Amino acid sequence: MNKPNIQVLFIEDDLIDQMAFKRAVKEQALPFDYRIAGSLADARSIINTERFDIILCDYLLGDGIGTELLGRQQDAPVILLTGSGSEEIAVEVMKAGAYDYLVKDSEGRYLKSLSVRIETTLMRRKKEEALKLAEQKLKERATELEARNQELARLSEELRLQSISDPLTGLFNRRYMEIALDKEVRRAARRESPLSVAMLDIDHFKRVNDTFGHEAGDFVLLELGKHLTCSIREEDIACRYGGEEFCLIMPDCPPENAHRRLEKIIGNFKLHPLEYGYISIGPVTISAGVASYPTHVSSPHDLLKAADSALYRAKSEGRDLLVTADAGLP
Ligand code: GH3
Ligand code: MG
Ligand code: MG
Ligand code: MG
Repeated sequence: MNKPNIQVLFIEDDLIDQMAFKRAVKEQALPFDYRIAGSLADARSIINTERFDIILCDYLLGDGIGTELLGRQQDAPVILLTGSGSEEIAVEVMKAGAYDYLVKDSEGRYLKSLSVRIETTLMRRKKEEALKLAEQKLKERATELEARNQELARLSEELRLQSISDPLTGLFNRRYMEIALDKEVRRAARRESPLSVAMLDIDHFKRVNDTFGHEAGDFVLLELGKHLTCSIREEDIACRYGGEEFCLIMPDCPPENAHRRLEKIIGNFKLHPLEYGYISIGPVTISAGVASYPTHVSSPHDLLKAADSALYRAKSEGRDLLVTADAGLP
């Protein structure tokens, strides 16, 4: 397939230079389709309606100078034709954004290099466009990657939260509780600050399930979860230990405070109207055991065991009861 002709706009106010250009195209059989404009105004109106591969523009024209055309209206590369010997102008036009310049001479020798200069300019333009396209694609890819990274970060945070929380109540799960308790225990030992732990267990929960159904049971667990979340301080950690058992970790909390707070939590839940749709579940009681470091255990590692033993006693002593651990008894 033949290469299409190069579309050239030649802007020149000098009729002799125009003739010389036409002659050069003919004699050198240059593969040009050209248009000639005699002024900048002419050139502008032609550019508005026609597309060119390249513009050759005289520097000094009747209605202005060639550099006025640069960077505006058109996006074809421009080669400026300067008067002979005016190297300063050549520098100026290159700085202004011309792709190249040709110094005119009265014998028209500059026209001999026209073909090669145009080829070079078009090649450079092609490379620049390819580079621009590659940069654009790179930018798009970077934006895409950024979006994907954000989505990954969101998913990974979602997964992290899922892995440490109980799906029914939204409280922390036992896995997280073990890690958190270990951390709090170390902190309490290091700072010699009091740390209290409470184990809570719903009384006769099996009856709730048996009487009202498993879904009503789930509802009670959910309500207790909400109740615990609302009742604790910011630094406390509420977890669903498993089934109908819950655990509270209370840093910087001495036994008197822990006891008072648990009493309130359990007492308020008993008063909580548990209405599941049309079903009135009625009061649900909780038994709890609470233990504090350093009052009840010499090592904070024994806290959970001590709270669990206290809970066991609360159960065996009739339920709906809060029992504080005995000093020295795990
Ligand atoms: P106690 O006063 O001695 O604690 O008696 P209880 O009935 O509460 O204790 P038990 O250990 O006999 O029964 C616990 C029940 O909790 C049995 C089990 O089906 C129920 N349960 C455990 N997990 C869930 C749950 O996620 N949803 C529901 N609805 N029930 C659960
Ligand atoms: Mg001129
Ligand atoms: Mg239980
Ligand atoms: Mg129970």
